[in-house]
Amino acid sequence: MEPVLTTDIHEIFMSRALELARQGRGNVSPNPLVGCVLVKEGEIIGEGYHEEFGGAHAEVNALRNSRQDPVDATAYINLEPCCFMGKTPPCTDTLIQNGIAEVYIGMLDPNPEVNGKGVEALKKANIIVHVGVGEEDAWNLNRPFEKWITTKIPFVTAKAAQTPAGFMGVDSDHSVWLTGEVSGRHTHQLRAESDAILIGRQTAVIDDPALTVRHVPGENPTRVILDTNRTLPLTLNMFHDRKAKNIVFCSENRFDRNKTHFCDYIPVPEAENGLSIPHIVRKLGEKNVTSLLVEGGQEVLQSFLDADCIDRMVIYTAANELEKAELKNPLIIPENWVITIEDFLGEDRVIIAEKGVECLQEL
Ligand code: AOF
Ligand code: ZN
Repeated sequence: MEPVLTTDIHEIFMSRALELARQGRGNVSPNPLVGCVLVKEGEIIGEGYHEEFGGAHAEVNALRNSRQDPVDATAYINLEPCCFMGKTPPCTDTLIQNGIAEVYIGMLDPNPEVNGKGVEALKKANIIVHVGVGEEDAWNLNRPFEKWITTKIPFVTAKAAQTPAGFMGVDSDHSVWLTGEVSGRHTHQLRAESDAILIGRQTAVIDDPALTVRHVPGENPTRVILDTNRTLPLTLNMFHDRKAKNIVFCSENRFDRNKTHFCDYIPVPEAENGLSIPHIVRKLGEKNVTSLLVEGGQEVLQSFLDADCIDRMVIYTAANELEKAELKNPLIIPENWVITIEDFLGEDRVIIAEKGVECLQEL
């Protein structure tokens, strides 16, 4: 006999809440992605998600969209409801006032203003609360928010494409395209999931890239370029296309902060090999960047590695070797990192690894 697959009904409603949450992508940062489903007698009576930064929270939108009286309903929310007055009133109060009887939560809100206090407030009002349904997915969805809200530093993903022997290209003066279309879409998805995308001066000059999201739906991240001496040609595409904000980091030894019509210059201290990466990530965190994608080139990747400022590596490996390749990919997954994905993308392979994902949270 075939084994019967039973999927927990609570997991199903929570995965719907997560699906709704994702619809806020590109519009809510630095807030988390949150979705909410209201259920009565096994039927969904209302759905909502946090649609834009500063706007109504998921719970409020689900209640507004409810087709039935929400009294005695069960709410499924991927993040613990907030219990403080931010840009919007506490969701715990709203759930209590609307007579919600039971709440399933994906994960506690890592925001120190909430972190368990939302659950307490609900319990105090005699609402039955369950924490940890679909927790792994909930956690993965809001990893950048978790890092940023607790450290004010963005979650950093470093990305590189290499040949089977580990080369990124011939040399640093030429750009070579190694990977195929499927990997290209994968990278664009990474871009769509990032608040900002960062490259070095050399990559900017040689590739003159757009750094926009084109092969998947999504919003364009802020483009960040490292240009110690401010020698980038102003004829670059990204300075004129008006498709996204541009930030250029330069040396504070020579420049004061200033804003031009095509970019915002931010001076930071110099380090041994270029600009100080820890200062750069801190400045980006101050600008509400919760997730940063570092797209290269080799020197920039190396300086992020040296500064221990990478949380996740995404490495694409093409099927074919490159003749006369000399430019080594500096990204090598450290032994104690956790490989979260290993897959084929068309002819290419992708490996994604994260630092310290083993300990999530105490429930
Ligand atoms: C929720 N539901 O949909 C979201 C929550 O300034 P505010 O009022 O928008 O509050 C932002 C904080 O609220 C944010 O840092 C996070 O702790 C929480 N986000 N909470 O109950 C939501 N987006
Ligand atoms: Zn809220």
